Amino acid sequence: MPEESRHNITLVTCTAPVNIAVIKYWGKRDEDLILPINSSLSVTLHQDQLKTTTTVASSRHFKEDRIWLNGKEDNINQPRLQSCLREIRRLARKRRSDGDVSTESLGLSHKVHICSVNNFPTAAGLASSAAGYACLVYTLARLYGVEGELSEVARQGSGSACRSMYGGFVQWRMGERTDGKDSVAEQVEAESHWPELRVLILVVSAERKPVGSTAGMHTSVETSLLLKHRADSVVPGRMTEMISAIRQRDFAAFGELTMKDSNQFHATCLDTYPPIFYLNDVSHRIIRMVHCYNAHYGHTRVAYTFDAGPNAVIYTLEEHVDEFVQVVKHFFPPENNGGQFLKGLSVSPVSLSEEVKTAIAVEPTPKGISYIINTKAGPGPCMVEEPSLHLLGADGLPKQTV
Ligand code: 2P0
Repeated sequence: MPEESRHNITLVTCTAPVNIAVIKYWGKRDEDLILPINSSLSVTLHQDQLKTTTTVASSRHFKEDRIWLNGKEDNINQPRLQSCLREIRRLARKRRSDGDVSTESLGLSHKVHICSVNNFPTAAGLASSAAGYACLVYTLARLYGVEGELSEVARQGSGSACRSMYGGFVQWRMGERTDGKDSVAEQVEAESHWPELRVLILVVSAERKPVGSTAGMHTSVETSLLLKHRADSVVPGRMTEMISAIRQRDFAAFGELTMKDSNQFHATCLDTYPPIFYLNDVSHRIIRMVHCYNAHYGHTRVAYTFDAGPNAVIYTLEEHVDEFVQVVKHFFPPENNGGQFLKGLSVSPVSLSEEVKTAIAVEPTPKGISYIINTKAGPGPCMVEEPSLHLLGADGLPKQTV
């Protein structure tokens, strides 16, 4: 339990990861509790490259709950934020009434100040709500000394957030109950299980902001018969196959299923009425490039997946990263030969053979990709012990604003 300092303020700071689904979540059966129509499975990305950091402060002197996101004050009254705050406070109250005295010093009636930042640009179009809500729920739980199943609370912030409560390979079981108690995330394997797996995020330059996931999946549930077929008849079998591919570290099976599931998700978007288009020309060229590359080698070396936007996420093995990055650079020549084109884990320059170049029947697209982040699977949320890293000062206000 954190101690209240001499300033009558208690501060807790934690970090949480982003996750990228290989079996996609798309569609809710209950929009208030955020209960999905199918199970899903994701890889938690390493926080060295992508993370949210959140500080929560509690003090008897605070007049109201407040929140700052990436340096700007935001609306604390958003219903999903309120659900998370209410649920964690309810669990804390329950612990106390069950006789846990360790949390007694912290006033549950005290207001909180929340400050949250991402170490990646929002403009990158990477879903930040998963890491954001996972971090909020984890930090509040540490503040109030709440333990146990927290993915059910994170899910009520944003569906995909429940999967960011664990590291490695994580499934979100859709559950059957109407109260959502069995709609929880569960680790399938830890991040250490498949150390060779790598994740390349190809940030595609986009001119328009796409339809948000929440609104998009609502329209899909209302109008797409393909989505119903997918949820009822396709995903259950794919979950079993995907878990087995991961357990066996079978990249060919993992990669093929990942691509098929991404394609089916985007097919359900096209089957939505009016249709939703998340992929753009660059995304389509990346898809073609990957298939040509795999066909050249006669097996699945790299696999793509796309979420609710044009960015590609590529899964591959460490031994193929250097060459594939060179392929990307060749077909999507970066601006001014790419000073900052590569971020994250290091990549060694290699030269491409003429056979590889000619095998890939894709028109080069200069500046189609803004940059690449090279990362891997990583751990779940963590507490930050170093007090100088709190985002809020002893006065309970952000140390930095933008
Ligand atoms: C996923 N996506 O499984 C899928 C694939 C986008 C495409 O989860 O309404 O932001 O907050 O539950 O979690 C994005 O949906 O939606 C998402 P809400 P969320 O990662």
